[in-house]
Amino acid sequence: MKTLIPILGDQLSHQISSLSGQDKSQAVLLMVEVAEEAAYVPHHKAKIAYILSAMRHHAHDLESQGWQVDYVYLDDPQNCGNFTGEIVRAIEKHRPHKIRVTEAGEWRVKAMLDSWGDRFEIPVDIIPDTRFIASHSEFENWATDRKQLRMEFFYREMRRKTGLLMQGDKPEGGQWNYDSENRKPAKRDHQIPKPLHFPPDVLTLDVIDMVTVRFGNHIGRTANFGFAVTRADALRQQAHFLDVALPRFGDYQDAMLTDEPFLWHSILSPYINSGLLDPLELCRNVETRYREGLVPINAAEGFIRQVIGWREYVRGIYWFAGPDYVNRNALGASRPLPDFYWTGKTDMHCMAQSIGQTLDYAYAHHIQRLMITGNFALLAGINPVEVHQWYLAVYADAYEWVELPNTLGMSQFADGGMLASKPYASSGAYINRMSDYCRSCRYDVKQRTGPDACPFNALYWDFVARNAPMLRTNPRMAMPYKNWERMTGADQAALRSNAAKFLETLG
Ligand code: FAD
Ligand code: DLZ
Ligand code: SF4
Repeated sequence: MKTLIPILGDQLSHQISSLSGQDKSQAVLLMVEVAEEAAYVPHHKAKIAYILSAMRHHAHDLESQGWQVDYVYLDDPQNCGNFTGEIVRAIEKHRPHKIRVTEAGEWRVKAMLDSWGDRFEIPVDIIPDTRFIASHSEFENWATDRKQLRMEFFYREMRRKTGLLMQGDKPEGGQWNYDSENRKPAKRDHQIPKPLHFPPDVLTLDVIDMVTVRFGNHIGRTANFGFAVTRADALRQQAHFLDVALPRFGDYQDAMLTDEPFLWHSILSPYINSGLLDPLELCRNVETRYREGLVPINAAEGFIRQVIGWREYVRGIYWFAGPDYVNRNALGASRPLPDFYWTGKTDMHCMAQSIGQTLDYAYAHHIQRLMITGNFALLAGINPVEVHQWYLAVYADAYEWVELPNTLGMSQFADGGMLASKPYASSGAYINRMSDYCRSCRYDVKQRTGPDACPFNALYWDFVARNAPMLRTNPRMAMPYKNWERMTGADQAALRSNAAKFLETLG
């Protein structure tokens, strides 16, 4: 009984559920470099290079462990450029008795996999992806009939389920959440760690050359390519993070500094999401560091919360909300995405920095994504689908299940508060508090109106004013509305006219 086992580009784990219990002598693993996957949004060149190189390395690893792998290269003239077409070819070639595949990570690809059952004469088994802590039904059970979905309560369930940072049924240290200890601004005199740089090997260089030719019109640069493309190297970056950056991760989780793209972040998301690293194993390592007294609780809890809290929660929301989630636009935002998102060319230093490093590394950390590029799009009223497609294209870690709820829900409030209790909107004051960006900016963060005023200031008040019908009654927005209503009519008009003038410049 021969089984065809397709391994998708984000299933690069030896523990992937489709391989579990399979007889190597009876299985053909199919890995396909698919033009459609690279081009359905214009993915950053370094992201495509990362995924294809990691796939090629993983195929070699699987073969060295005795699996038979049918690997279809992007430039194979027979490659028909999409998953389903390649399954058709593989069925003709290998004559399997059945197909076994781990479920897809997004609605678009799920629809393809679901169609195989009707289309092919052999059985198609679609297996749950066991790399997550909560199954779809667990999330659904938790979410159904709740008045409000909030990450914090779901996170506590995940802490209980995994036992991470628990003492019996109580949270370690007496508190579930040390968020208030995750907000220190960073200073330049700190020793700032750098992630490991993995110089591309011959195989990766080949992929980069191919991507440069084939996807030359896509966003981003590959000159700084230094991603790990094997599990062994991803584990090296994991160990490096645990040793060097984790101890201060908690303190500086929200900090930003000019020309410091990485700070104390782990830079592990591309590896976790594509399967090279296991999220639970990583969290257990973080907990061990805490129990050995090597890292403080605000670092260990802060990190574990991101992985078993936010990451699991956004996945749950993605599947729970359904395929139409992408069309939500609660604030009716319709402005096109400004060109500078693709070039980084803007006088707003915070934006130029966050977008510039994105073009260079296919990476920005959470606060840059949320409070700089995301915040700007929210304040300026950019169409959420355009914002979503940008985030999906530009980050090496971006797959729709994780990117969409973060962008559309958390960052753009386009789901009307399904994911987050209030919009993450802020004026320049927040950016000035958490970064040194404003010091090198042509705009003055303290001014609210006039040609030199920081655009985030007038845009913030314009956002508050124009969204009053939707947000005025949100208890977490009470303070901004109180402040807005305390302003004189003339001040309000000046702010709104400044915002309008600035928005006109966006084209
Ligand atoms: P660290 O700061 O070191 O955090 C550790 C790990 O926690 C990350 O590797 C990641 O696995 C997890 N994590 C942290 N925050 C989140 C979150 N909000 N949702 C899910 N996982 C989280 N993350 C992605 O993995 N893919 C995306 O496409 C993505 N798009 C985003 C879009 C927007 C608008 C925003 C605001 C956030 C997005 N995030 C996304 C979440 C977060 O920004 C990245 O996970 C993080 O920046 C990755 O860098 P890191 O590995 O250095 O993270
Ligand atoms: C993102 C991506 C890209 C760029 N290329 C491929 C590819 O050539 N082959 C492949 O199997 N997967 C690729 N991926 C990842 C898929 O888009 C990902 O596996 C699906 O989004 C899962 O639902
Ligand atoms: Fe950004 Fe405004 Fe600060 Fe300039 S002044 S860096 S635009 S927040």
